[in-house]
Amino acid sequence: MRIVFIGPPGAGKGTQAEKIIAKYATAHLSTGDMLRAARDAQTEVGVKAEKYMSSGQLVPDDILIAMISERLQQADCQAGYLLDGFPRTIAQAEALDEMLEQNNTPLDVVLELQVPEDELFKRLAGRGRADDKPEVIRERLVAYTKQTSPLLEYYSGKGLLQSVNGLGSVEEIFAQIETQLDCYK
Ligand code: B4P
Repeated sequence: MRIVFIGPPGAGKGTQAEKIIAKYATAHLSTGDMLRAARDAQTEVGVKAEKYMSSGQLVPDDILIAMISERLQQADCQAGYLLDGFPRTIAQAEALDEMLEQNNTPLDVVLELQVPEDELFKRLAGRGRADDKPEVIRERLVAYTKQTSPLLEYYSGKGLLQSVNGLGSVEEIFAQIETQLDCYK
């Protein structure tokens, strides 16, 4: 299965992604995790990405597109994957479409996790990561609304979008995700 996972910062994508990969045995491609690993290792990409991440902005498209293009060619992605946090802009989505068309490997489904803003603030404040300060959270939500939410219409137009209510217990939310994903097995 080839899945894209979309949701605002703190919606619980990382939390649900762990459960999805455990049940559906698919590769987990989290661009947030990849960028944090690059930042911690102080690679050229990591150093560049850090200044965007720490201020709540999206890292430039060319960096992310190159990172995912390379990752998708690895052996563990051949049987399917969960793209967690990518694409986050229309330019990234179009680049992904091109990569997938070239290999004749279309997406099966785009899952959206829906959570209201006041709940996102509560969750992120509780997590306490370096980019979870209130002023940075606000920036990340603005970036989501402006740059990422247009993807919902983009994928809905392609008949790929399935939305899941991200409020409730982790298990309740995962049960809804299973209902959706079991249709594509
Ligand atoms: P990400 O790592 O993708 O981070 P996220 O959206 O903040 O987190 P997520 O939705 O996974 O939430 P989580 O499960 O942790 O991105 C970080 C940064 O990287 C971006 O801001 C950007 O700068 C950069 N970046 C990444 N991809 C990019 C791209 N494609 N293009 C450009 N830039 C990119 O959950 C959050 C909290 O909620 C946790 O504390 C969790 O315990 C809690 N929680 C989860 N489920 C819950 C539930 N059901 N009830 C209550 N709490 C819950």
